[in-house]
Amino acid sequence: MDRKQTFKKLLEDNEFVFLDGGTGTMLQNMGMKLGEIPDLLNIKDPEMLIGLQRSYIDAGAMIINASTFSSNRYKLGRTGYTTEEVISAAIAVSRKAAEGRALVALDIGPLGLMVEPTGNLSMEEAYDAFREAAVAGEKAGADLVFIETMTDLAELKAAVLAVRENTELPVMASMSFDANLRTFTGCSVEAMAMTIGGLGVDALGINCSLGPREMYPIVEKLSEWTRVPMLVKPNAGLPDPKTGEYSITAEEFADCMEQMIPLGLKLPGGCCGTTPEFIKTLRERFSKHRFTAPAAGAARSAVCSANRTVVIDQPRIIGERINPTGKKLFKEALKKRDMGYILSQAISQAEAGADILDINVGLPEIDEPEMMRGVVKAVQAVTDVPLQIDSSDPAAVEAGLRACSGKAIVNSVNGEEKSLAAVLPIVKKYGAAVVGLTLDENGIPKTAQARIDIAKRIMDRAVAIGIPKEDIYIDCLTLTASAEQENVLETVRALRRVKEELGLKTVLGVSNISFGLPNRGLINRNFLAMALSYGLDLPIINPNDEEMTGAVRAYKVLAAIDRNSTEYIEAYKDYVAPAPAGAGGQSSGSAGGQASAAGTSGAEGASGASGPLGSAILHGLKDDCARITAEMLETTDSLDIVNEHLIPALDKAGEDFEKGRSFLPQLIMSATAAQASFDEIKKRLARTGGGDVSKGKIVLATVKGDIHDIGKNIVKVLLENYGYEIIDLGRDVDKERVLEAVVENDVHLVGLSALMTTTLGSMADTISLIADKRCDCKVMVGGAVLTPEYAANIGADFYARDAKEAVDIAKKVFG
Ligand code: B1M
Repeated sequence: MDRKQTFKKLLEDNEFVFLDGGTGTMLQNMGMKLGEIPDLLNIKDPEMLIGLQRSYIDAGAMIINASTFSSNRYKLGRTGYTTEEVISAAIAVSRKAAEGRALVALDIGPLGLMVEPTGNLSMEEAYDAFREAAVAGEKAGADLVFIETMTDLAELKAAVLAVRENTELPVMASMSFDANLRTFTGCSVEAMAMTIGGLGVDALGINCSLGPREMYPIVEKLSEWTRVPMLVKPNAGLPDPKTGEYSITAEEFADCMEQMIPLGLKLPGGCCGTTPEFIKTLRERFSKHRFTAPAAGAARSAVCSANRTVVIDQPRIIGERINPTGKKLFKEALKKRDMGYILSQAISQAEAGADILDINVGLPEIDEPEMMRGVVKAVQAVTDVPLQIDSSDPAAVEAGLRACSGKAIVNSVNGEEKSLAAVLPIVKKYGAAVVGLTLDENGIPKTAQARIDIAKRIMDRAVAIGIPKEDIYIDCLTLTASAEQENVLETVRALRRVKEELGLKTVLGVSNISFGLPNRGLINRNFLAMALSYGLDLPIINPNDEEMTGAVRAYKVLAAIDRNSTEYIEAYKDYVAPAPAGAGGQSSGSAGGQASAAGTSGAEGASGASGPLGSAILHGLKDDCARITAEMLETTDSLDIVNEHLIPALDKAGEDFEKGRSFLPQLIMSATAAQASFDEIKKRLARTGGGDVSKGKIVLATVKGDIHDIGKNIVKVLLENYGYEIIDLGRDVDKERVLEAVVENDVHLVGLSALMTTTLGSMADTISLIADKRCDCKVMVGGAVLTPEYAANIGADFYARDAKEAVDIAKKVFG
């Protein structure tokens, strides 16, 4: 039997499949030098690897990882070796170690660079690097691929696609989670299960970062969300921060892993700190059990972005505003590729309560696939709301799905053969959900029965190619009441029967109902309420229309979905009824008045984190930040912009991050946006020139271990503006480097910045090194975590609360 099939056969059997244990930690114990790339041992010291891998096979591992975790063009970088050279050597080494007793997996780790929008590496570049590794692995004779220790869903998706599209190798995929059930980029367990499970990987799971005890809740969650065979490779507990020793024994490890058997654990193994002894103990312990696949839970309709999951177990709003149809401004924006306008639509809908955003960029004169790819990436950078890819062009649908970091809905397929054949395979390939329109070659049928027939045809075809029923949502199509009044009821009747007879979720574009009638809002609202009571799951509406969003909220109260009216009260707790018409003052003219929580973009406040600049920073809108700052500089002092807008917004970003309301990518997006604002301020200060001229040389640095440099850069610009010469050593700077710069340049004032409690120690060390050398040099310190008392305690000569105080100190020092 072909070895690739051997793996598939192992998955089908009612037996466990044992993986290997830690490689890096074992190699270090065996004498590998710190900082060495283990992959190069395949060339420099293959016997060391062969010894280790044989010991894992002797212990019972049925699959071993080749030592290729870092074998990609970015990590091999300056080693002088190509990906292909290292991988072909590695597979040969592992084959020799295996001697046919175990399968050999090409091990693929993260590229070591952040993928867009958080980083600069595009999904396409990431894909290409993974493709290169996967092709090399297959050529060299790997039996399967294990993509592991990923933390960014977009990067993992690029890797899985690269392997599946360029090789025939089976794929196992895993991510590393923190104890809060998120990866460090904020990806949730369910998002991994839906997105990566949906791509058709052969096994899916969790490795590294935590010990088996801490990992249990993550495995439990994964077992609720996937039926793909589950792999689990925990560390040997948590390392002691002082000694680096891992905390649990092989027996304890096996105890914890044993508890995961009822969750459906199929492929047990170990990661950092585990040894062949752990695998041997695991194998012995598991020999008392048989693998039993977990009972299939209730099928769940859901979509997700990396950070947010939307379960369709109650009405969920799909925002319809990213669509050029009938919108002149939107068309212009698309033609000019003005992302700012499109993103403002995304943000305002998300803030108004959209659960899912429809993305339609269809215009005759644009390259729709290219535009879809760009808009999907841009929208995902500013909101975590899951997406619906809306196009009649299969190429645009595929482009949107590829770029989507999460599980999206495809809008749409219909009952025509051409549509079914073109769209469904794409939906299946990317594990998406799909909207089925109840129309075919003969148009939209008049009767409910005929629409159900089409819905059934779509369902049967989708299920036949492996799309689960819970991922099929049927649109019974809203006709205009003015033209086809008698068909309005047929639509909602069909909707109810689709739910009851076919057991599918339903979706409906609502606003078409009122076309051609006056006071369209009134008809729309009532039709929405009617459709909801017939069982509509996914209304496609304008979420910024408070009365429509309000109708959904009210329905959820009345249908006892919003228990204790919690969401409703939250939305309307500050509700103020509008003044009655004719009473003078500010009647809104609308029937319902405005709820302060709904419909505002958050950008209208006067200042601070809620003002336009603050809002742009919080949403990571770089271009808007630069534009707004340039406008503000016409009337506002640059330091006031920093103190009253930039810092409060970044404080809010930091607080959201700390409280788990946002994740590292959002923090990075906010920091990048703030940087754009700051660059504008810098330009302005450079143009206006300095005031005082009390010159002197100052060394500035953010201390070792700390990469926060926005504050330090502001201090630098202001000092330069006042005529001081700045030697900027950058961030994460060694104390020795600071001392060297002081001595070399005969400097009499050093400025140190630190933003984290954990790096205050580096600041203290740097100060004491300068003091030890008895340089004639004063030290000023600053940064949000510092206090004047702490600064004095660690021997700093001056503490500066902000950049202006830094200038005052410089004036004092240089006279
Ligand atoms: Co991070 N970060 N961050 N972060 N980040 C903080 C500092 C944090 C408080 C957020 C939070 O959790 N609430 C927290 C530290 C917790 C703590 O130790 N108490 C934190 C963390 C945990 C982290 C990471 C560990 C997150 C992670 O990876 N899990 C990681 C750290 C990496 C590392 O350093 N090793 C990390 C990463 C990042 C980004 C890369 C995303 C980004 C930094 C981008 C960059 O700087 N190039 C970032 C940001 C932006 C922040 C927050 C949100 C904002 C910091 C900032 O720029 N403020 C911050 C939360 C917060 O502070 N509210 C946070 C605006 C700036 C103008 O103010 O620097 O205080 P500030 O400077 C002022 C004054 O303090 C003074 O003048 C400036 C102008 O008035 N000043 C000086 C500063 N230095 C001075 C020097 C002087 C004189 C005055 O003389 C020399």
